[in-house]
Amino acid sequence: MTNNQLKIERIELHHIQMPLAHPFQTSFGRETERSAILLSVHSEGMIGWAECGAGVLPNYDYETVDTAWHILKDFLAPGLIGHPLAAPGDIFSSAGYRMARGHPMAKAALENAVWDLLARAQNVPLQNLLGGQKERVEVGVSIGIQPTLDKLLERIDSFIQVGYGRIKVKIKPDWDLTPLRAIRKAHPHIKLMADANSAFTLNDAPLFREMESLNLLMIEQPLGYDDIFDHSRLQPQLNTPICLDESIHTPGDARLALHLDACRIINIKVGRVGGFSNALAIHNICAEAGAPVWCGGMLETGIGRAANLHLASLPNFTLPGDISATERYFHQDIAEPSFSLNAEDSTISVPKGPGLGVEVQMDRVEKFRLRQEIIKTNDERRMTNDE
Ligand code: OSB
Ligand code: MG
Repeated sequence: MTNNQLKIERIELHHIQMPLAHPFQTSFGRETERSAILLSVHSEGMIGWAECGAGVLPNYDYETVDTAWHILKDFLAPGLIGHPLAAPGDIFSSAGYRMARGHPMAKAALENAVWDLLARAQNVPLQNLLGGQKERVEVGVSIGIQPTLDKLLERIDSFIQVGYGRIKVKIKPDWDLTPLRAIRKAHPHIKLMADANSAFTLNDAPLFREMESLNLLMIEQPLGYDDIFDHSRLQPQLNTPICLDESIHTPGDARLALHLDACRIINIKVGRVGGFSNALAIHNICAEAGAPVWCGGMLETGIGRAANLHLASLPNFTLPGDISATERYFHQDIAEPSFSLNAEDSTISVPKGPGLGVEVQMDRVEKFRLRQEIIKTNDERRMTNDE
């Protein structure tokens, strides 16, 4: 390294598709596979990795594998080739970032790969660069909508038996109070929460008031995916905290939501908020406001899961994250080592090696890969359009 500055020489995009060990159903759809972009940045023989959160359909937010592929391949990645990087924030002055609006998941993938690269270059775990200190992160499991109530209770039992101390279930209209009451009856003391993924409206306020007696840890994203105002009308009617997921993309969104009492907890997903820099800013805003955060998940492979563990090791991640053991998602993952649950305290250990602390297995990437792109040249003129 010259002057502690790195220049990215090459960026690789890998579109992979991996079968999920169990189908995952939410109020917005059913997934049997995790389709994702894995991204690597290359400099001086070192490699940094990240996973893009976007899936195939624009049903969680507007980004998809194809939109992220386009934004990364045509704008963000070519704009970073040769751009000097001493700290992760230097990425924001590269040509693609200066120009492109929106597309937080595409941006997060490139930024987070740079964080991994810089941590590896300094030979420290990523959590050191992020400011995280915990060695273990408290986790729970997110359970999709099941075909029957019996199946749901069975599945919950199986997770409690292996040591998960927090259960999140997906709800939607007509799959709401009945399953929650049944779970609470079977498990009077388990940490239990519900995630609606935007499936209700403010007219359903009486339904959420009925949930008050169930002692839920929180209700996640009950109303519109882009709403803050209606949530600010719902939260004051409830003692149960509302947690916002889909509605929060920026530090400004977090400030607004807390200011309006639209939520009392925020789920931080590093992709949804555009990368580690924004995730840290939102973490700090919430800490100052006295609002806890936790780390959400997008059924990530081992690359994204490792990133989530490093992030969740920061101090204001005081609630259990949606970061479960590898076997809950995949029969075979693409990075080693895989993650297992510490059953005695429902935690997962933060990897200790340099950077993300996991090694990507290229033979498995190739096995699951649908397409690949290699970017080596800077295309700044096209992006600034000022010939
Ligand atoms: O809303 O938290 C969500 C998965 C895909 C899209 C949205 C969500 C989820 C999850 C899964 O709940 C959490 C996990 O990765 O275990
Ligand atoms: Mg959610």
